[in-house]
Amino acid sequence: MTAAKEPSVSVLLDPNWAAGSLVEDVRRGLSQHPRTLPPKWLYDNRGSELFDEITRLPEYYPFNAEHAILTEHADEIVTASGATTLVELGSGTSEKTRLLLDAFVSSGQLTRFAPVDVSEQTLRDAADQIAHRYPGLEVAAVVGDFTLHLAHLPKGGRRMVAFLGGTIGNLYLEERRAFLGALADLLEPGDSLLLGTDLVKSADRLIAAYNDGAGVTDEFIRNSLVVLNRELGADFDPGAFSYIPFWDPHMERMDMRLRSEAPQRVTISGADMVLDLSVGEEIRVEISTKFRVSKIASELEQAGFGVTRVWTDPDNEFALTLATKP
Ligand code: SAH
Ligand code: AVI
Repeated sequence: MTAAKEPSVSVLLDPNWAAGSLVEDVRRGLSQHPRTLPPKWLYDNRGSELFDEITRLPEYYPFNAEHAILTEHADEIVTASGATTLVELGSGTSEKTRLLLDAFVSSGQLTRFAPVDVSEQTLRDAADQIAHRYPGLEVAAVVGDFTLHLAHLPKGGRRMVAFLGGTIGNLYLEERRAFLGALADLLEPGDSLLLGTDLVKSADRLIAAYNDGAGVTDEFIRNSLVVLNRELGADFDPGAFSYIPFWDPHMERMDMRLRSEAPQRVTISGADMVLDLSVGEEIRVEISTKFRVSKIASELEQAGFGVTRVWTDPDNEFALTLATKP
């Protein structure tokens, strides 16, 4: 038996990253209307644990739908990609990715796996587990931000970049354009992107997925205020807000907000900000855009990718698109 190699971990986020970049995000986002926070700040250790719990909720169908596609089609995806390196952006626990890794290992073509995430402890734990499960595979984890650090991704060999879970839907249109364009620019001809996207469906099904009966999603979204209190010395009272998830049919996205239940003054000392929130005022913490297959293809093509193949689950809830750099 081959002995497992320890994973390497490169840390691209500087130790003050949270404080520095969070200050800018908070100043910009909380001065807008609606007031907005970028969703990457949801994933401190507690946030990553809560997301993991969300994936096991009966209402949260995207995880199971994408899992079903990978169970059925991982072999075809692996063959179509021809990849020798798998890069995974926003990898979290890489749980579903194991279906791809199993198929890659059976094909004998993969030599390297590079998971990338801002959530350092979750990434380190996942990299350790994967290195032990797949001895012989080089695991090169990167603690980094996929909106900032794409240029530092591992080079060489044929690469497939997996961006699963529908996380691209958490970016605004302009951010998606910038992200997909930057990714297409740095990939080599023949490299590919495997993109997971949640599809437009009935508002009832969507709202249930983001308003679960156990209140886990509420706690996940509310945890953003706990992060601001800890990282920036803010004095948000998370209990003074209610969680408001709604479907925006015009933008075709879920919109997850926290609504102030009383007039309140919040001081964010680390950002030199004082917020006077009136009753009913909302902070948008996350969006989750849902796609139609035609929209995915046009965004990918505009960025410079060619769509190779699209797979959906039997209920047409979720799509996985393999797009190639020509
Ligand atoms: N891919 C997994 C996890 C999705 S949750 C799945 O499909 O289940 C979203 C993940 O993206 C989290 O682990 C979060 O820490 C990470 N993430 C969010 N914004 C990020 C960013 N800007 N750069 C890198 N990782 C990010
Ligand atoms: C990570 N991302 C795709 C999840 C989503 O469905 O938009 C995050 C999430 N937010 C609330 N529930 C899950």
